[in-house]
Amino acid sequence: MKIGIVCYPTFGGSGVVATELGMALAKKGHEIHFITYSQPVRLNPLTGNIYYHEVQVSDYPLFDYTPYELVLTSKLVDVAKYEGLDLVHAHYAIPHASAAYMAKQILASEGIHLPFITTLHGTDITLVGRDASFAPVITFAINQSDAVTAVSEDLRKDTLTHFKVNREIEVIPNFISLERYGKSDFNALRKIHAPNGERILMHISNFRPVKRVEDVVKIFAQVRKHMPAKLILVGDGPERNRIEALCRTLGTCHDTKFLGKIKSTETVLGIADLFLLPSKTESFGLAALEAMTSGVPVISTNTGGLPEVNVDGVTGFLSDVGDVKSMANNAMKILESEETHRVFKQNALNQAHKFDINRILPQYEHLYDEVMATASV
Ligand code: GMT
Repeated sequence: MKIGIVCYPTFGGSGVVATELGMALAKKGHEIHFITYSQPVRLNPLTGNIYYHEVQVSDYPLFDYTPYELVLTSKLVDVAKYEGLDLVHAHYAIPHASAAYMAKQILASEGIHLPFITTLHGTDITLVGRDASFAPVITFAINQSDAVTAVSEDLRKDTLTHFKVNREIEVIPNFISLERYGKSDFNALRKIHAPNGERILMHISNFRPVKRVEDVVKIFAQVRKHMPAKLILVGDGPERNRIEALCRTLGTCHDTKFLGKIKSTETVLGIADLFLLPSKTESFGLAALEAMTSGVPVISTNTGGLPEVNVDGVTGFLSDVGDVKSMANNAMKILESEETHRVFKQNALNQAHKFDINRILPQYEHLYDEVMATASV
């Protein structure tokens, strides 16, 4: 099949999922065309069957705001026509689903049928999408998609609650390529970051307010009062300065390291003893799944789709948003005994296997087949 993938090419989970999906499909023999404004961070362009089409946005002096959606639409039409795409898979509704809809209409006027699938990832529904300035377009694009998927049951329900959706939404959870994990020996790296055998707590995110990174720092400050520990923060974003200031106030700077953005998180997760994800909302929590795949238990909130990934009392613990005390206590419960830590680590790994890409990929392929079959009727 020839599939066009539209996604955000950045470090965000939706772009990562879209890229990993495209690369796995390419490996299975599908021809995959990424249509984005820059090379997706996780994309290996040398992979066979992978093509990259850059959406070039020019700045006209007339425009205060460059109409990216129109440029993307034109690019989609161009790629669909000249590469002979069978379908488009739009990851993240805004503005990808509506651009795909418009491209579909333009192509239809030329007698070409291009179905499109929309995958909802979270903030397109839970935060941005609900804004009155986007909601009518999102609702329309969802209803006009040839198929719609959500990355968790919670996101599916949330979408149906907040938008007037008159169609089915299928849940296809996010996934993990297990083959990328368990390849390195992390002992040397661990020694660098925790030279005296300290426990390592880790957080990975884009440091947006929704991630509540300040709670990560507060949890760590509590844990460190009870045991020698280090905090490693991976990623970067708007909250970074505030977080550094909080570390200074709490006196935890000497035991905290900011690593910045890292392309392949499996290269660092292996040194962690515990992963912290105290988000305000999280439709799935791909970072938590990546941690679990490295055998790292997760302390998270119980919001959104997180309970579908992190099993309370088994792979880690879940607490209410903002309940720093509970999250710190739960962290200590896991870390205080070697035996308890070992059991949680093993459980986390076992749970991660349920999201093996080899189990999830066929669900997408099946959906593509269904959409194509309906399209050709
Ligand atoms: O979490 C973010 O800030 C990035 C965002 C995105 O759109 O890339 O992540 C969303 O999609 C991920 C992949 O499906 C999910 O794992 C994240 O939970 C979801 N983020 C939120 O719901 C806040």
